[in-house]
Amino acid sequence: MKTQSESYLEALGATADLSRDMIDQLETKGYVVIRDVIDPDWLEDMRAAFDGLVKKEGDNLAIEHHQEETATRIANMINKGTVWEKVWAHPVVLSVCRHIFQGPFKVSSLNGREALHHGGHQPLHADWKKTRPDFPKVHLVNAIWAIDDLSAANGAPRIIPGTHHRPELPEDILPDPALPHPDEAIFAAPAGSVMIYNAHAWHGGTTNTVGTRRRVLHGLYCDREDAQQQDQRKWLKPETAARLTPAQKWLLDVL
Ligand SMILES: O=C(O)CCC(=O)C(=O)O
Repeated sequence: MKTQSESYLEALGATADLSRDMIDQLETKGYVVIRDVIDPDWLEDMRAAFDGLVKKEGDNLAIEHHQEETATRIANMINKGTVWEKVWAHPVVLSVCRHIFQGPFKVSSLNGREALHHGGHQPLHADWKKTRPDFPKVHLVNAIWAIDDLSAANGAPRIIPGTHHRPELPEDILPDPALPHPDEAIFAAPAGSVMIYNAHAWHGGTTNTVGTRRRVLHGLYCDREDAQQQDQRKWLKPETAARLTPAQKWLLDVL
């Protein structure tokens, strides 16, 4: 007998079998990079929608969550356009989430971020800030969507492979989490790629030294028992609710 979660995930198409190689990478490194998830037309739509929101929201950008001095952020994208629906409910991303969580999960938030010229550097951090008495249970998975080509020069995210296996937070271990780390891997990839990672792994944005466009989306998922980064019930607009399927509502936990 299928569980309710299994039925909804099936309705969302989250049924892709992961290759042996992907499973190995998720286990050893804590992340996978998948290329060509976004086709050129969809990329253009996303770029236009991203820039449209930046223009429209101005100083109010990301007030629902948090602002960052040297990076543009957009929050609550679930309620800011239909073009994002294929992002947070993407079958391949959900299939990878299903593998990493090994249990029921939901959308936590969908945000946008662009490191500005000479800005965007972040200390290494894990997205789950609390202690982990239940280690190695996974509380968070993140998917970073490259809307532009990402490179070490324009501030691509860095991640330290294997740190999802560490119960400690980087700030408790490293003398200075803002410094380069000898093991860091850069998510340098063409626009249209997605990096999906166990968000207990240590990671962070880097500096956009060249000033080329570097828009990304962060699709965050959490264990179904945990609080969402953005309370989707609180922020859900009637027009968003009106177009969602029951399975999408379940994924947002707004049923
Ligand atoms: O956009 C990036 O480079 C990663 C940002 C990140 O890890 C964060 O904002 O928590």
